[in-house]
Amino acid sequence: SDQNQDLKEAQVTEEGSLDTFVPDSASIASSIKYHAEFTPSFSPDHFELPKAFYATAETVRDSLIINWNATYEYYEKINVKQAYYLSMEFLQGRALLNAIGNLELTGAYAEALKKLGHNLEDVAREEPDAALGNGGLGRLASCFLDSLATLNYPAWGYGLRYKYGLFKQHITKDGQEEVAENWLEMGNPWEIVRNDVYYPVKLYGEVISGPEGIKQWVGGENVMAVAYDVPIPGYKTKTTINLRLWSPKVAPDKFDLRAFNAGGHAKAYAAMKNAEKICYILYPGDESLEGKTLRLKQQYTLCSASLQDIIARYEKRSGESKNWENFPDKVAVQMNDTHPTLCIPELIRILMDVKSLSWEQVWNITQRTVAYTNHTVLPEALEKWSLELMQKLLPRHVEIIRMIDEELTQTIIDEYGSEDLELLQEKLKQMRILENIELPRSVAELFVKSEKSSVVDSTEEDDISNEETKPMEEEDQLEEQDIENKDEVTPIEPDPKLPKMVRMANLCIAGGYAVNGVAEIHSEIVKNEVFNEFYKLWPEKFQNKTNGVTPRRWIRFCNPDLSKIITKWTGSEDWVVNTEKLMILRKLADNEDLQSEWREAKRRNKVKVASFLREKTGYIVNPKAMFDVQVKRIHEYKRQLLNIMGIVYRYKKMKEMSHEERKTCFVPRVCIFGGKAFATYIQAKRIVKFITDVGATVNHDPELGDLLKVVFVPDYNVSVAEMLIPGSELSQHISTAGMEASGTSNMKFAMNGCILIGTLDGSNVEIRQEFVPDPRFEEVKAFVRSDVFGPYNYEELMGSLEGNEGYGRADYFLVGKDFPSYIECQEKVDEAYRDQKRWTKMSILNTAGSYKFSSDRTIHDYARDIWRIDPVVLP
Ligand code: B1H
Repeated sequence: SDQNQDLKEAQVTEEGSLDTFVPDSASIASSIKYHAEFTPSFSPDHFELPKAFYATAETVRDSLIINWNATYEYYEKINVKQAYYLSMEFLQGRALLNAIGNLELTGAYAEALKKLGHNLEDVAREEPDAALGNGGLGRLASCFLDSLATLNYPAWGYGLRYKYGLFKQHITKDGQEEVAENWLEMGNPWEIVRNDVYYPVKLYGEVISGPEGIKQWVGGENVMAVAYDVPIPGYKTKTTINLRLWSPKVAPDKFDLRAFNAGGHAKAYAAMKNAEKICYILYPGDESLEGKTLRLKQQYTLCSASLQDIIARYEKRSGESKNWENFPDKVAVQMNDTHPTLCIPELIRILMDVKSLSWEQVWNITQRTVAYTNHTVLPEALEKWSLELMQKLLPRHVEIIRMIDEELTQTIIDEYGSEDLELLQEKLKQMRILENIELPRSVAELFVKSEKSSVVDSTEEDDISNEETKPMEEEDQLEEQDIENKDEVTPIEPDPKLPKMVRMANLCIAGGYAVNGVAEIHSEIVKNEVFNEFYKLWPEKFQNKTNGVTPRRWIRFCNPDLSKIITKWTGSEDWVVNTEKLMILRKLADNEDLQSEWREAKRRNKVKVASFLREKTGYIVNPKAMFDVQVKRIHEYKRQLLNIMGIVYRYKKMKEMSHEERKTCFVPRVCIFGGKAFATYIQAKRIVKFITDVGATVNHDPELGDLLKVVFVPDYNVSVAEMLIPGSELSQHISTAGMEASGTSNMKFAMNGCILIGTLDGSNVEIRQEFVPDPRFEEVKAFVRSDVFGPYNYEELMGSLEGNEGYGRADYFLVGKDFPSYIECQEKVDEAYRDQKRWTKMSILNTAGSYKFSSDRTIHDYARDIWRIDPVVLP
């Protein structure tokens, strides 16, 4: 094809020629035709939408590969320091419009496809979402990649190539149903398999002492992790960085499907499937953990393959001048939460056991290379792994973790001294990596020696010991042992009834040079509460890096109408990379022409949302009503239940009024929900069911007309968000204070001129406040119980708000507690909406004020303060 020819020529001519090469619609069209014919995925006799998408994507991929190669070669040539973002999740969504937008070829592609009888938007909708993530944490990783490329930072992402992404959600009369999502079924045009880039990943086996005391991890099972590269283009730059996803295959020596007997063949096949199984599924948990072996295998595969790759690149690039001490000058590894914690022992293992460095050297190098981002303070989401399981799967890593635990223990002793053994004991209990595990021998002796003088004291002073937090049995047991063997006792005996655990966050903090939270208030909670002991020990490690989202995907490409207006009124397209420019809108917010253009853009986006809702749910909504949206993973702490209880209150009040009263009292609203519930999270699934039941009742109530509609959008994902957010007017972020680490969709809504209501996260004081029932909340619960929403028994759901039905935690998420202020807030929203001028002004000011929340700003901060990398512009 013409374009391919041109691209190839561009590739072989001297540097700089690419800058001048811009394909036109004719060459793009012929290139699409070329791929439609020669990329063998579809029958030759037609050119329908799916085929049009794949052929189009192939042409874009050609351009991306050229830029990817140029970027790679240049980084190699100048041997630049690179940052590596390791994450178990990347929630990329669709790539087509993003890629051609970044390449500034949207117009040319639209024209080319028109020539071929298709519409670009229809073609783009054929692309399956790459949903290799659950929610905010995975989407943040993807926004970061976009910003890194756009800002020309030398950085890569590393992740896993799951065969099945996050499940598809169907909504039936029974609530949520999960369906597997085989996103790779039709092939993935954005990935480039590197059959020559693979590393062995070992599991199980045993550790033996080799020559010169060097430890060797032998036996066990080996799989090969093969690299699949996904090019990540930047906006209006040639820089195209890499997302490298690992896919496990059976090791070559185990793979012989031609074995001459049937048994050999079957065995080889089983081995192959066994290896591939590791990356079949993304764990669908979001802030809830499943301590399963398969998940640990996944985490280790990510860490081991990535570290081997990074180390190999370091060795290749430094050549003769290789000096391991300089490793941290070329490499920064960022761990996206604790999921890639095994990076730490894996880096140590490779440098010690394979590269023969000493413990002192590798411990120092590691502590200058690795950094950790914390994303949650919910106790159930803080990762812990059973030592027993880890011992079986990763015996050498357990040895190394014990060495790190010993280093940490020693640091704690140096800090607190051994005068006050009781204090020391408490610190060790809180801070050690190993939980419920005997002290390292060197340290245990310390306690034994001074045991007589202090342990006896401590039993007499048990009033001041930490009694409430320690179960009685444990206390009794300690005393018993004290009596039995008086001289040998160490004060912290493991409790055989409790499991021995490895605390991953503690390992991250001890092994890394930086720890950051993801919003100011969250970082304060990290420093002053959850990891306060570590903060006191190493205050210099702790930082805040407030999250951000990419303005390319989340305004420029998902909301072209609003983008045009912003460009017109701010005077240029600069705001797409320099979001401070959005502040120009501040002083224009009263301008009536801007206001009416702004409202018109919102109206058009609302019409799109309305037709989407009709297509997906059958409900017809009036685009003139206020669109009130809450979309995020379904979780009790995010309190979709608070929102829907508020809606029930509104509905109930409407029913008590005359038609005339209703119309004067309420602004018409369309209440839109969306989000997935973890399949085994029963309470979350009940909430989904409840919302859909309320919708079924309210939406068919002939008395209400357009005054109230409640719609649950099925299968909320990145693409749905891109359509829904631009058409939203009010969005809700009402998590229980202190529980949402950051939240990022709020930033996307703000960027698109949406008004937000929400809670002030982080006020723990309020959480402890006494629950005082509000009469309106009591009424709403009674109303729900009276079967207005169908025969489903809501006793348990309502009971959970009261704690009198054996649910245990009475209204743990404070739905009832915040109900009165929530209702009042909603009344203010109605009031504000009546004044359309004021509403539009707020809408404009929201977009203007969202400038801070570009992930560009976040990435600049990381690059400067943590990774210490500089932008590199390709020649
Ligand atoms: C966030 C997670 C998470 N925090 C465990 N923690 C997971 C934890 O599969 N798992 O086991 C998956 C995800 N996700 C989110 O991170 C926070 O809840 C948001 O508040 C925050 O905005 C987001 C990005 O920082």
